[in-house]
Amino acid sequence: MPRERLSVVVTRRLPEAVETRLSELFDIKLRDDDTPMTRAELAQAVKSADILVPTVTDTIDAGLLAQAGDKLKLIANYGAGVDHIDVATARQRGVLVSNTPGVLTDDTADMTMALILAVTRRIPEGLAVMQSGDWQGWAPTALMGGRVGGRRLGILGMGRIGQAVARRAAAFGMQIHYHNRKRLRPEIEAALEATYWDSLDQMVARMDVISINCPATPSTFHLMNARRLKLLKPTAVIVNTARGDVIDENALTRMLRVGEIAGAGLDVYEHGTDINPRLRELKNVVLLPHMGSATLEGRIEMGEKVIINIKTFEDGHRPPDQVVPSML
Ligand code: 8YV
Repeated sequence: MPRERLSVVVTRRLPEAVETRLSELFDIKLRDDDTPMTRAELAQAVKSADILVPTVTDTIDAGLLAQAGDKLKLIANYGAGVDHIDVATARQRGVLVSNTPGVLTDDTADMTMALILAVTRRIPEGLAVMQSGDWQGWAPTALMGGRVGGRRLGILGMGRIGQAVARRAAAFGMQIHYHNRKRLRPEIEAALEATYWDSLDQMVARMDVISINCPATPSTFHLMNARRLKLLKPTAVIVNTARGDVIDENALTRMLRVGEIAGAGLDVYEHGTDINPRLRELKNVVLLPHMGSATLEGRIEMGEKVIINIKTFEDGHRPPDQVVPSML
């Protein structure tokens, strides 16, 4: 006898191929609108579903989990970062959490390089000149940027994405440095020709470019606070494709405005869409709308990971990408 299908609620529109496959496999509720669910809609979802498939735009905190019914068994997050989910409370309530690591590594690392290049080579300023229709032709001193080759890149967070950034940046001729809560194994460190800094302060003070690639956890909150930002060289550039709250956004904005930091490339913000308005006014800042992993291929592979996690759970096994509090 065919078994009853698991009921799955997906909180956002996903690529059509992913939604269609989910519909073939599960009793699925898809969204018509591509807006985040309201708190009431999320509460209804956790009450009624066996499986919730949220994204970074859904806050799954203890208050919401308290409203979950007995049915809810798995939160199969569509995304790698799980800082919007209270993983410890979910675990206490017997709800598993999984994510989609690995499939967005290269895309996010590519976007990190794009931001480094965009800021150091002043690409948005060049685009603005062309779009204004005002270009007077080539001039020897126009829009001079800085050469990335030979610069020192300090990577904060040397997990999958940090390492992918290191490989790309090395190919551009950058010197690779990193700080991580755990030092890499010697053979990996040697392959990346990376220099490890136990002291983040010491690393920050010596770098030309800083790239944030660590997850958001209580211990990485404002890791780049005002005091540490002040250690940066005034010629330094900072790039963030990880999570906004690793940097004190107001302190960064103040320092960019007065030229204490040369530039920034940001894909993520401390308070989501509520961005410090002054950041938008700055020429030395490139802002992107959290699109680091936004490739069609990546989004489909994220969906495939979600499906594998749910199917494996349905078959009575641990989802391969289960997240447990001790990993965070
Ligand atoms: C995703 C991300 O687009 O996976 C992550 O952690 O930050 C993004 O690149 C988003 O989280 C999808 O939920």
